[in-house]
Amino acid sequence: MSVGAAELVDALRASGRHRATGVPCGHLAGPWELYDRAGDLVPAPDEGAALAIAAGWELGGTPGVVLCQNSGFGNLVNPLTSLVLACRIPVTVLMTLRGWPDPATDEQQHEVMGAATPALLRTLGVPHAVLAGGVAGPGEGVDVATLLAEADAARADGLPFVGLVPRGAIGKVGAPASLPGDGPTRSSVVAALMDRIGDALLVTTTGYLSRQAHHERDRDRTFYMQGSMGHAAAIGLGLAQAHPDERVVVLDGDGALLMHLGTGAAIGSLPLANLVHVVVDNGCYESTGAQRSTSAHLDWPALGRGLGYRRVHYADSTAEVPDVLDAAFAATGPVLCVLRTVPTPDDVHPRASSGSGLPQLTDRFRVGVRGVAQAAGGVGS
Ligand SMILES: Cc1ncc(C[n+]2csc(CCOP(=O)(O)OP(=O)(O)O)c2C)c(N)n1
Repeated sequence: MSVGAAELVDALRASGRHRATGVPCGHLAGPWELYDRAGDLVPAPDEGAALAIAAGWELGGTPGVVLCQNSGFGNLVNPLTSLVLACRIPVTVLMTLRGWPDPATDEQQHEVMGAATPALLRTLGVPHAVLAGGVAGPGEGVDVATLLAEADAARADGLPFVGLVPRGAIGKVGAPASLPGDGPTRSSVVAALMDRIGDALLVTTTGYLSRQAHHERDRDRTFYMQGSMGHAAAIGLGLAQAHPDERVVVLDGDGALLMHLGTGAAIGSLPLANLVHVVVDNGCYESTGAQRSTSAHLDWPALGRGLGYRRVHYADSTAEVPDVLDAAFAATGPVLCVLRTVPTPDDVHPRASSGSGLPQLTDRFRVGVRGVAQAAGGVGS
């Protein structure tokens, strides 16, 4: 039996946890939405920042809860060990379990972390419990009251607590209200990008953008980065250095870019003439349920210039997209090209890996990279 999102949030509030922060996961969409509707949610750029925000609340005497997915566990290990455990700041985390209990029933990128999550928590000495319901299976896990009692017991000892949330353990609420309706869409801007891609090397970010690029045109010179959220631009940086004579394009999301924004400063510090960094800013984390990101107030041209990109191109209307992409492809990089779109969360396509293993897709990309380098007489073997 799953717990209702409202019942869970009521219990969290009754235990004094009146604020939430984190990075969204579709399996936590209900409580995320309810805290946000009440004005009590801070979308964090990454899970480590979320833990630190909650540590700040805790230090200020107003505890909250971190909502996240175990794919972000790695992001929060540093502040978990060197801040929260070291200083004994008892932060509460609700972390969804992707790739668990049977990795074969989830996406390939979750396999390693799915099996490792409970073991890592044990190794770190972090009290944790699995919430009953969903794929935990009958008789597995504890109910919300027990979970929060364990969290409070950990708090009394100055320890953090992680409630592990299996798929389906928490009920959903309605989708975020009033998605804007007019303007460029993911499908229209990715189609326009793929029309211009030629034989460039392309790295696509986690989530729906990778799926869309695969749907528009599957190619062996596209690296579909399905996990590793926020690192597409870093892979692009590396590829652009490895192949300075080839154009390298990164297709990024606003949430992913903001997760590791510092990579933009690294790109801006380098003479990467061949790098075009395209960001599709839909104002939300569309792939996990279109929860708002924090991009709405950003001045992208100023941000791009400030990071050091040689050129910044920006479009927020359908009419501008072709010219802006043409200009980005004609310029000497590193170029930042931001396309503001309206969310279309119902337009979903299969993952690149739906018919193939991630290692096989990666090998295919390696061969694709070598192919053009060899034809041009470059280093290919
Ligand atoms: C470290 C980490 N945290 C959370 C997730 C879950 N997740 C997968 S896709 C996604 C949203 C990505 O948002 P954005 O980059 O804006 O692209 P969009 O989904 O809007 O196309 C999230 C939060 C993840 N895969 N990895």
